[in-house]
Amino acid sequence: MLKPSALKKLAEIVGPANLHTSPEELVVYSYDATQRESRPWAVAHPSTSQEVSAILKLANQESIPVVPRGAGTGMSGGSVPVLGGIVLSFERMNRILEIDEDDFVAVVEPGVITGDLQREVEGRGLFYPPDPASHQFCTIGGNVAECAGGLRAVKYGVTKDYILGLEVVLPTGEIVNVGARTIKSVAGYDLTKLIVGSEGTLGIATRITVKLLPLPEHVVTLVAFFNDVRSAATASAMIMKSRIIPRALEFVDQAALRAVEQYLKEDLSDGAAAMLLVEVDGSPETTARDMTLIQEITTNAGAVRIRQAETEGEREHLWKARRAISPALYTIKPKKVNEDIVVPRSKIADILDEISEIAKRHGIMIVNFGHAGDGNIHTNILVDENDLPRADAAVKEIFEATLRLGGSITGEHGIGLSKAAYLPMELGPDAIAAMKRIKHALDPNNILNPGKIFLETP
Ligand code: 2HG
Ligand code: ZN
Repeated sequence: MLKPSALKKLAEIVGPANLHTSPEELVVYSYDATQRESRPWAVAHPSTSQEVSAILKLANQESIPVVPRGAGTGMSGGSVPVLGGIVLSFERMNRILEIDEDDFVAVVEPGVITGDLQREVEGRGLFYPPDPASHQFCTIGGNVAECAGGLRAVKYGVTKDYILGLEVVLPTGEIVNVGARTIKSVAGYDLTKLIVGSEGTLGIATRITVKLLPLPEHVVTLVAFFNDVRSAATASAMIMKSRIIPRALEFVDQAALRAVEQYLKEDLSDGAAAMLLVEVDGSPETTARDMTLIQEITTNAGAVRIRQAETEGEREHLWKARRAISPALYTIKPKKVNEDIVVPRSKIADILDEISEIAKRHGIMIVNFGHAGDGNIHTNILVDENDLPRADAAVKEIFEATLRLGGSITGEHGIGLSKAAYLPMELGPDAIAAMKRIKHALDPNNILNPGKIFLETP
């Protein structure tokens, strides 16, 4: 609970209209996409870095937890206020401050919707490549906190590859500028990279400088259907081995296909067991050459049907269906236990075999889809509430298999709450101790997004 004196100060900082404490308001800020719930004590909507700084100074003095929040689309509990406290929501800090067409840089506030930035720069022939499946709702601030990946990471990389500089409010309230707006800068420790992906535990980005690219000239999209999962996984590995770098290479298994078909009330796959969605970009000549080779590879790997999108409308339709898989899976069972393991991309068929064994052994439904080109598979265990213990046992085995194959337990969703118990499996005690020392140095009173990443208090 917040003391009346703290509430009064908060209201003075953001203005009474931007501070909420009614149960109706609090409940909507208590979730993210993990279906976990924990109520904050108050929700504040700051409009400037100075307000964020004043709130953190107050919280640090009074040991009040503060949880930064973008759009709540995160998949590891990053924005769930597990210990209560103040949720800082960035709806009011949602301006694109600058698009520099000479230097290919944009400067934005954290509450900007990722899709809005993409559209805005594309209108000027520029390109912001990071493309989380939730781009129509998620925010750049949330993308920075979690180092979001998405559909185009296979060719273009993830959020951290596009963040040049940040204005950050530290947990103790100082406003610092890290990084630069130039392509190169090695001035001091790379605090920009440290903040990106720190899951809102080390600082709050209040101004974000991103790198832009020229908009690719031409894009071609192809969908291939298979009668078995292994052939699709093999095709995916063969495409990458052929030295083509598609800008997206997505895999969808049969259960995910059925779920999205039901959700969209549309037959996309004609009963196929797996689908690959492949997209290349470049000049008309190089994309045509790449697509010819991709068609050859997928046919040799056993594709039963291949279709190239003929129109922009058809292309958009395919991506809309792909982006709808995650929402569709929430409608199958009451609980969606979502993991995003990543393995070396040549090992996708192996991990899918292991997951299918694990599902059989535990008698549970596991659905797989995701960014095959990155080796990043979204493994979703769909269960009833009383089957959650079985799901947990399966998760541990999936992580063990992933690490055995040389992978990582999370490719893009983060550790947050859901994977904190498993982080030691991947990193070991010394690496975790080093991370906790960094956390302690920046946040001595553990007020910023406490309860995340590490099981015990840093
Ligand atoms: C996607 O790629 C998202 O669609 C969500 O990362 C993944 O729900 C999921 O498992
Ligand atoms: Zn994803």
